[in-house]
Amino acid sequence: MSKIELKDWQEKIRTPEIECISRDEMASIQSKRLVEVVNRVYDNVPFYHEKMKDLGVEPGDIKDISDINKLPFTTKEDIRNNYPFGLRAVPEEQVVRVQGTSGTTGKLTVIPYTQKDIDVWGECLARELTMAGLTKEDRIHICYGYGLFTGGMGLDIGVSKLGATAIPMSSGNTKRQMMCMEDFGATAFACTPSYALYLAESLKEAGVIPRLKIKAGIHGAEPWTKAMREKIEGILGINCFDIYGLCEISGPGVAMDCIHHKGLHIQVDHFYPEILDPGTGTATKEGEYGELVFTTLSKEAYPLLRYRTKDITSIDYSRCDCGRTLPRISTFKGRTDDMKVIRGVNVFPTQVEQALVSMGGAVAPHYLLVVDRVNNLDVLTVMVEVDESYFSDEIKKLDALRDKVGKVLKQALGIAVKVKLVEPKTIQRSEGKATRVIDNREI
Ligand code: DLL
Repeated sequence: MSKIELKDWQEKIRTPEIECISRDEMASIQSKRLVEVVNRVYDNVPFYHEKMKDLGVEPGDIKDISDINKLPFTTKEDIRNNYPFGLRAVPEEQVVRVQGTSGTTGKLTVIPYTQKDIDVWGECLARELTMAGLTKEDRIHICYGYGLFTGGMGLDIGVSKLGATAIPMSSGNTKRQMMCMEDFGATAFACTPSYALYLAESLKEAGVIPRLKIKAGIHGAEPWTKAMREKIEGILGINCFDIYGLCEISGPGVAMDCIHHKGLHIQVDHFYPEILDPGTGTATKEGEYGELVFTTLSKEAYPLLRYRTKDITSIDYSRCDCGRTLPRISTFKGRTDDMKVIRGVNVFPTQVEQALVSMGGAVAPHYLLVVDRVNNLDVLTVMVEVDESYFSDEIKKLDALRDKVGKVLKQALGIAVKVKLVEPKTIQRSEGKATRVIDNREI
């Protein structure tokens, strides 16, 4: 393994000019594209035509990007109500692909793309793989699922655009993943962070790590913490990057962090971000947390105005140490619908993850939050895996660790929690997005 180092990265990688222009220059590109997209949806998507009429807004009222708050919001519900293709803005013959997501309940979200949409998607991903220091000389092992989910196919399109070699493994069969990673000499791999940790531990157990050529990991599709990133980096001796996206907006590649790891750069020439108070829908102050809302500026088949992602983050418009002026969103806290209110306190699974990893190896960051209501009171149980030696040694050691984890979690969350220490591999591993919370109050 040879971690990508800052020095090599600076020497090898040339940042595309569009990622370094001034905020005013970017605003003028965004304004032109916003006017085009608003006209397009007003003329071609009855849903937006009606919504704008209801608000008393004509396309001519939108003159530049600062007019964006005159436009209507779009929600997941709106997409569901127009299932499958009701919000399509181009004739059928221009559509070349559909991708989507499988919600756990209700209908799928299915998103059509034109060839230009695919080209833009590939371009954004290629820019981001470049941010991670990858070039056409790299071999990228993709263990995101292929299929309707955008992870596998999206990365594949980006790797091709970069001119690197895609190894399209898809998810599952960890033994085979490990064999191919080694035999094919992959230099980077892409999967969810929870699977990356599992794979890293499996590679370590099998003693394969010294023979691998991996230098970078590209991980996203679910919330994770800096502590988790450092944990995976530590096991594999590599540099890991946080990649963000959602199928409604295109898929992976909407944003990614660079080697400085000071937030995820958004491709704002294609996706215009706002950070809003989720309750009132008004803008938060720069740097404050809120809900990320996107307007697609160049999508042809399925443009969306002010799409409420429910993802909680903050934004920073200052120039990054890498030279990019693309604004950066902070590592995601979670989603508004991920956040649990327990005895009046807001709890995100990422807070638990952060606290567990801060305990420095005493417990593994394989965890599950279970919320129950007992005698009208909310009870949060955190299940967490610990080394098997704790189960063979005297019971006192296990009790002491349980107390310690309880104290650390109470301090991090501000409420008392029940801690259940379990043996390694008890909590189900996921090859895709991990389940972090079971809320029995909702059943
Ligand atoms: O998860 C696209 C993707 C694939 C992103 C591969 C990155 C890598 P969906 O299935 O539509 O698309 O789920 C989108 O996943 O709204 C977030 O809640 C969450 N999410 C995605 N990336 C991150 C990330 C793909 N880096 C939903 N950090 C989004 C935190 C993420 N949450």
